[in-house]
Amino acid sequence: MVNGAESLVRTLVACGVTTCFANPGTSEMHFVAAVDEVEGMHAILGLFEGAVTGMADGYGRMAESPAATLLHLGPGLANGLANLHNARRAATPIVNIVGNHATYHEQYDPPLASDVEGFARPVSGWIHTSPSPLDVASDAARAVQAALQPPGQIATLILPADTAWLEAEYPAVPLPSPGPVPVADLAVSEVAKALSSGKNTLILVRGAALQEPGLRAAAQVAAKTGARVACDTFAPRWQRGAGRALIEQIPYFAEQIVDFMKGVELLILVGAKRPVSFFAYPDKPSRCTPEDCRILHLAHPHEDGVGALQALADAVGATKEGGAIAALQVPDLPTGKLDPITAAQVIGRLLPEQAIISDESGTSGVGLNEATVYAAPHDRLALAGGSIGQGIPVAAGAAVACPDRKVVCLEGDGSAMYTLQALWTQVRENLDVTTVIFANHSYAILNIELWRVGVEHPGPKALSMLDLHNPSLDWQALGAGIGIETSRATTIEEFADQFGYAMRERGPRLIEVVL
Ligand SMILES: Cc1ncc(C[n+]2csc(CCOP(=O)(O)OP(=O)(O)O)c2C)c(N)n1
Repeated sequence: MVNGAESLVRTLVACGVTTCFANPGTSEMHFVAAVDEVEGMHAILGLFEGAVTGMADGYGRMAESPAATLLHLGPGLANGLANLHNARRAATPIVNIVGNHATYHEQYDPPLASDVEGFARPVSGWIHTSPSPLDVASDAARAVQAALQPPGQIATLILPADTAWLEAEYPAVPLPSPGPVPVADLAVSEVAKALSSGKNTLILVRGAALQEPGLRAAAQVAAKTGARVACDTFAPRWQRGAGRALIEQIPYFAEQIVDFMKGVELLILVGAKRPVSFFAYPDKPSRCTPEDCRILHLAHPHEDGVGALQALADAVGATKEGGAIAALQVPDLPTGKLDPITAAQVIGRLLPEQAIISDESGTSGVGLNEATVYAAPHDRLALAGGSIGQGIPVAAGAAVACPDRKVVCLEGDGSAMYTLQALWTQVRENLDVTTVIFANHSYAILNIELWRVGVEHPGPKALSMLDLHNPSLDWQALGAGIGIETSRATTIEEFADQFGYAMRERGPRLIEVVL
């Protein structure tokens, strides 16, 4: 006979969920113990729940199948919410397991009692609390199926402690996993017809179609019809570099998006939504498409965008060889001062094939697009939900999902301070991640935003809230404290040496770029 905890872990492994990012407490002790009783579950400790949920996001984006989390009651879940928010925006599949008080204990209102479902609701596509150990296995199988619901979502399974320790039944068998739905023929023919009108057209792509096959089909359509192709500012996963179709990216600020969209008469959405400004600003628009722009969905996010683009390519009579594809051409080694532009050129030059970039570089990412567009083929993972503190854990999770690929994490120093606990996990698991910290000692983007929202003469107190001096962050000491190999680059040559070394060797490293 197994207990509920074992029936959970056996079921997860049977369903292909073999990685669990965890930060447990007393109510999860039986689940912790079960990991040794069952073959096949890789349990990975994160020292803060924001790191745990971010790692599950990075894993899911790259593996395209869910990891599990293990979180400690409502407060543990609440600590992990910001990165679950990012994961929800990225449509990442995650089986989010939250322990709770034993069913009979909650009534006494102990200190950790809280509204766990209430915390979980805004980020979860599916929530369930197992009422008894006999349900845990079948609930776990349902949670995996729910997480895989296209395009991917967070399935939160709340497990009262006694459902773990009481006797359970056998593990559940995996449920069929729902694939993306093919789009209707009519959607393809309507879009093909609209394209034939010769209108100024933009095809906006998101989701699985931002990988090579979808991008290639989009590029073929573009070559045949003259349409432009673009992705969002913060695409959850975007395959770029040599051999990949060249597409545009929607810029960040509202007025830039308006410019970008100027003259567009037909907007075709493939797994994407209509572009909006990230924030509202006085006297600037929220929606950034021209008033009279016609909008057509080729594929909704849960539909098969790749198949739809391939069908569209056929429907418009595109040739298989058509489309603008990037040819390998790495930047020259720059000269002059080490700054965000030259640092990006070094990265573009030395990036190995099939690297994964976790990008949370903020304003320091300004040169990244240009420096990597013809670099070695790579995947870029961006801040899908705008909630900073994603980059380091997402990099760690991606490295767990893809142990044979180099992961490069590009971090603003402000963003890095949110979830730097994930560096510790990188060391413990010996993950192949190189983290580059852009140490500008500032919330630089917020200095720009302060001016943009119309504050013309900010006072010293306001400016001090956006400044990271006093005290200055000492990345060498922080890295040493965490046990990660750390170096500091003040010149282009130093950065090229350190980054080049990190690209050739395996294992976790931190490089501080002094700006
Ligand atoms: C969870 C969360 N808290 C606060 C913010 C507001 N915010 C946006 S950018 C930013 C500072 C980023 O600083 P850094 O990573 O150093 O990049 P820089 O702006 O200097 O390029 C802050 C605090 C946010 N986006 N998400």
